[in-house]
Amino acid sequence: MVGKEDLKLLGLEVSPFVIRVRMALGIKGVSYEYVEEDLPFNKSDLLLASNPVHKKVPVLIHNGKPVCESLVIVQYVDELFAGPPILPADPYERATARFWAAFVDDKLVPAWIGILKAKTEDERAEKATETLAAIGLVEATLADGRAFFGGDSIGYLDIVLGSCLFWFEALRMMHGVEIIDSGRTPVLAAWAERFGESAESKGVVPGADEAVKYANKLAAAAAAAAAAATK
Ligand SMILES: N[C@@H](CCC(=O)N[C@@H](CS)C(=O)NCC(=O)O)C(=O)O
Repeated sequence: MVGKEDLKLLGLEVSPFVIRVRMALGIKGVSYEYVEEDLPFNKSDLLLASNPVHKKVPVLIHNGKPVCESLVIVQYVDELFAGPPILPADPYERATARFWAAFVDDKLVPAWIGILKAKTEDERAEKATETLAAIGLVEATLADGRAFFGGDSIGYLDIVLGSCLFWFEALRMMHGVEIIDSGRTPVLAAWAERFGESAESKGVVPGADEAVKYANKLAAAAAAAAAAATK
């Protein structure tokens, strides 16, 4: 364990973005203080001061200096600490991993969050179609026999996409949408199993039931706010 650095992570247990950072710190064998935020309703002063632009977790505070945005933080952790590499060493492979990580966050994540937030069944079906189209493209990038996007071990893109898997399971439980399934996306289905069994994900990725609970809490709060607004 590397213990000399002062590292504090502001997080939320069910946030895929926070899980990415926890996995990266775990891969590097770094110890850190974890602070759970009460989101989205009671942001701490420390969170507001550390991430005044987005006011979101994760924030990694390193020797008093905040670093925000999960993809940026994972790269920072990889550059800062020795230990197993997270991004590929080869520049072309690094560029490709970053390209697909951006694709996950720009296309796939908004689509699956859209399934959760949809106000009508038509909207939900539209977001599900978008999600399946995006995941199909990711499936094709892993169809070359590698165990993980990172090769033989978990790397950058594995962390980025793998952090969303328990929410995919929650979406299956809540709305019957199968984002990854062995018929349509067999390569990702096998990868997801390996990811779930990996030491890197154990103890950091919660069960899908936690995601369901959080989604229900947000939905109840939204319903209460809507009811209050019509009074
Ligand atoms: N692009 C950001 C997304 C972070 C994010 O959406 N965090 C959520 C928790 S999952 C949050 O802090 N939400 C609080 C809010 O929206 O007010 C990242 O990659 O770090």
